[in-house]
Amino acid sequence: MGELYCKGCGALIQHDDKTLPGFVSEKVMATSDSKAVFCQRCHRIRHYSEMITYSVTNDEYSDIINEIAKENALIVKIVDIFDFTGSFVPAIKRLTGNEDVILVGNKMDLLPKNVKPERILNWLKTMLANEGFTVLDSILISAKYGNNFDDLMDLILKHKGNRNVYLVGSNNVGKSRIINQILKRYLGMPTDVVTVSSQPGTTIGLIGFPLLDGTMIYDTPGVINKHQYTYYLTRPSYKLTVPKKEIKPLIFQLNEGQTLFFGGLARIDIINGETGDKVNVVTYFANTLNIHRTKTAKADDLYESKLYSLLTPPFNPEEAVPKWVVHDFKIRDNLKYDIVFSGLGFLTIRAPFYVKVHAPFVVGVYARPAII
Ligand SMILES: Nc1nc2c(ncn2[C@@H]2O[C@H](COP(=O)(O)OP(=O)(O)OP(=O)(O)O)[C@@H](O)[C@H]2O)c(=O)[nH]1
Ligand SMILES: [Mg+2]
Repeated sequence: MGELYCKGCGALIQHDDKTLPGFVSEKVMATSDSKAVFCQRCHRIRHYSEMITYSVTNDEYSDIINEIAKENALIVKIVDIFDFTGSFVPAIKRLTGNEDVILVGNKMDLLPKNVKPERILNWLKTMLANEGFTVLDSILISAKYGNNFDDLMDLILKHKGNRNVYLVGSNNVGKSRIINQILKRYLGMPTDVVTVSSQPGTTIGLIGFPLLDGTMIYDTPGVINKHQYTYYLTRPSYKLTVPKKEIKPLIFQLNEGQTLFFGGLARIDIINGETGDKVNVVTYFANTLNIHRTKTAKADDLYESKLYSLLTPPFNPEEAVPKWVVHDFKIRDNLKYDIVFSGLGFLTIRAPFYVKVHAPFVVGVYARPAII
């Protein structure tokens, strides 16, 4: 009998170490269908939301990428539309060489309905092009609700020829939830097969399923990405920061010399605005995240004295959110822009403006043409 892999996470099945992925006791093994066995770690993540303590290492991840790179495969690159920087893993570039990718922006359900999909796709394509990718086709989907899956499958079938298909991307972008939707919608699986969890590092190995033409579609592990500032937060903080449902925008009328704090995770200072006095700022952040307004002149002192109490999350110094850096945005036309805090949210403001953004150095901060 060949080696067996867990259907939920792709780990090699083993009977020796309970603390590692792939563990199945000899007794359970004897009474299970060996082709559909789930390991103890998957069982616990699925039924008891157990904390993930073991994920693929960078080296293991590189090995998997190198294996895929040997094949002429269709690469479907998944990004979390809320977290472009956190979604970008340089190693994935090795996969494509000069080949092209299908770009899938997942979690569109988190954005308000009046978002213009083509604007967000254009932005994502530009960002990927800057990283050296050529995007064949692109689409926004929601793996949570199944939006646009028929179009996604059409794109995959249009480009795959007789190649295998790999869903790749950073931790937590939703690769496993996407493959579950594909399995249920197009391959007749009655339930979610692959293990999904809100914690990064769930999938351990390649998990392949045959498509109708006999080629394979694979879920792949992500790799822990230190550009996800959520990497530094504990679970309670993480839950308040990462949006779970559609974001409701908030409108702030700010004056020059005012500052907004996003918990204790980032801040924006209005240096000057459109008309020189009032500036309308619309914020799109998890509605559980506390936004606090203050005078810029008092902002440093407030941060010193009220981080972990008024300005939360983080809730304590153990949540070692990396050092802040300052980004200046001075835009002089009169169009609307989004200032994006990757993984946290964004805010919309009409130019001309001059603002300073303070955010941990791992958080990508960008200005893009407004998507709403
Ligand atoms: N709101 C929303 N959440 C999603 C969507 N897709 C995935 N998620 C959530 O994102 C988290 C990560 O999903 P997974 O499918 O486990 O992500 P992954 O890319 O397989 O992650 P790893 O296996 O750790 O690399 C889970 O909490 C999912 O429920 C989506 O379309 N919308
Ligand atoms: Mg996964």
